[in-house]
Amino acid sequence: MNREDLKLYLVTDRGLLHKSHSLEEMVLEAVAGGVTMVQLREKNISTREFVELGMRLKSALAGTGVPLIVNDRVDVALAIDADGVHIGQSDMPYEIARKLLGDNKIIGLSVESLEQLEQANQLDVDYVGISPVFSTQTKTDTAPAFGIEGLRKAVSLSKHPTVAIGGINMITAPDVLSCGVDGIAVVSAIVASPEPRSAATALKELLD
Ligand code: TZP
Ligand code: MG
Repeated sequence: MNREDLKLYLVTDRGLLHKSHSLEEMVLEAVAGGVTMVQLREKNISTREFVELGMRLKSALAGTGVPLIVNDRVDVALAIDADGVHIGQSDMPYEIARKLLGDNKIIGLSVESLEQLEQANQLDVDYVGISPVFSTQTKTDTAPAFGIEGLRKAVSLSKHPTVAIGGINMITAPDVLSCGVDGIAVVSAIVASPEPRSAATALKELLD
């Protein structure tokens, strides 16, 4: 993984999709607009459906050069030969995920406090997701938000590439970027947009 792959990181949520798009259409539009990495995030789906959806998304992304990451589920990432997995603090322990996936897959880890960030410094993760920067309607069962100054501190302490997530949109992104993150991860700012391509383009312009 290149650090640049983290720049504009799209995390999916089918529940927020605008009615005019399927998941694959939304993702491809967002990639056309400049998304650099995609995470398939599903919370209420059978394993069978997760694998089938993952395979469809992987085919859709083939040839784009944009990595596909699976949220939470190492088994699904292996089943579809995804580019990697994103795990949280209560998912598969990092060391076991690494053994199962091998050295060539991307593993991202969410950190929800400075203490967890320092623990992540001891692991060989490919990136950390600093979560959440702001409280957000998209995920309400989060730890307390870092806020901009908390994010700045976390970025300065991290030995790994960093992605910020939670409440990031065209209004909040400039402050987030001023903290020196490698990338921003967004759900609603792109997924819920009637025009995911232009939503991605606008965020990409801020990043560049
Ligand atoms: N993890 C922490 S906050 C969040 C996730 C998946 C949701 C972010 O959604 P949005 O719509 O970009 O605020
Ligand atoms: Mg998780």
